[in-house]
Amino acid sequence: MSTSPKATYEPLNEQTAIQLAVKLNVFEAATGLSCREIGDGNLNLVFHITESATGRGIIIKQALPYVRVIGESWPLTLERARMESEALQIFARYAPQYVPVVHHTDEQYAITVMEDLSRLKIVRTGFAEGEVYPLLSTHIGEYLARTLYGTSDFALGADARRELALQFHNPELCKITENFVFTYPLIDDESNAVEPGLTELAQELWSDQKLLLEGAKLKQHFMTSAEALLHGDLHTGSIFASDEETKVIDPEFAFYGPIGYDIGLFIANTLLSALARQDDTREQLLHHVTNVWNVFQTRYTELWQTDNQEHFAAVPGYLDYQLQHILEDTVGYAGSEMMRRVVGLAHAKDIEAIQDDAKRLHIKSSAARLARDFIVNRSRYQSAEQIVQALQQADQG
Ligand code: SR1
Ligand code: MG
Repeated sequence: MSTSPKATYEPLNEQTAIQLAVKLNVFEAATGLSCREIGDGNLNLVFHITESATGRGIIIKQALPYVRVIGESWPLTLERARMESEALQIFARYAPQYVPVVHHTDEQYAITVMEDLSRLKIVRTGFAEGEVYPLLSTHIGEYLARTLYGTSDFALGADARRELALQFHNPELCKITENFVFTYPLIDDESNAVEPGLTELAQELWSDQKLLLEGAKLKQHFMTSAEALLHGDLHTGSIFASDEETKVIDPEFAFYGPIGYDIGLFIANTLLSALARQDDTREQLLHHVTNVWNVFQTRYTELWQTDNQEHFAAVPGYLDYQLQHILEDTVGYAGSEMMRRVVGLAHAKDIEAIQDDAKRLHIKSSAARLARDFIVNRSRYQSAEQIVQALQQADQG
């Protein structure tokens, strides 16, 4: 095994991952190391290596040359490992407390060696187990404002922004989003996973011309609007948290796109967890929806007013116009994401875990109807509080 530029790619296993860690001098001794493959996402391998004497650990994430959940019949670029490690390092410039430290990367091997986050839990899993993570939306709102504003034209100036956008030309991963988030959930595609009790609703959605038109506009905006360097897949499975700490991982879908996409994904997945939650802690999840937007808006405004290269930045109404347009995108993309989690390929685990059929179907159809409203009526939303009100109405209906 080698991590020199001439190395030939090979997928790691628990033994070779340890050998690699030793070779990279991550640990002082080669003895007492243990390794577990812990990846539970759709695409990659993730190895957690720990040293028994000290309890120290690291993560080695490796891209496979295909989609893990499908197999070798669906090849996928190894380039995504570079996207991920470079994005992590750029986001660390703007919001270091909210991203893991990258210790080492190797393009040939398609690996990123990073900080061990095993003291934290994936938020999607924690939400399903009843956690609320009181600081989550404050941290994510800060992370979003700092990374998205920091990589925008307004902060960088057009030349530097264009230069950075070239580095994050990420066509294969963008195509996955274009297909699996925007196109397939709105058509009768074979990749969709619609449970039998929802077939009628799905047919209704697929023939809803207003929905198709607005869904198409959101997709085109996603493909052409290079506003900032996005995480690109900021669902709650891409966030580790505890009651005190939050870390955003997995930016392999990073590219220059519309700011509202990242915010919308966080909101959509939090709303889905809130719908799945039946006890009185649901309110605390709904608070994350309003709070993430309000924190984002406050910090974005402050950054706009203190560090802006745009000649017209101080023109009255320009910032308000930007914020309203980001909110409209946020609502629309929250709708696209919720729709795909109900009728598309990749579902929300906490909703799928509900055993009571009637309850699960009620939640899914509320989510799909809410998603339709977000997509079609996104320009009517003036505040994040209205998003929460819409959920409460959809859940009662
Ligand atoms: C076929 S891959 C489907 C999803 O997995 C990734 O985590 C992204 O969310 C992608 O849309
Ligand atoms: Mg991922």
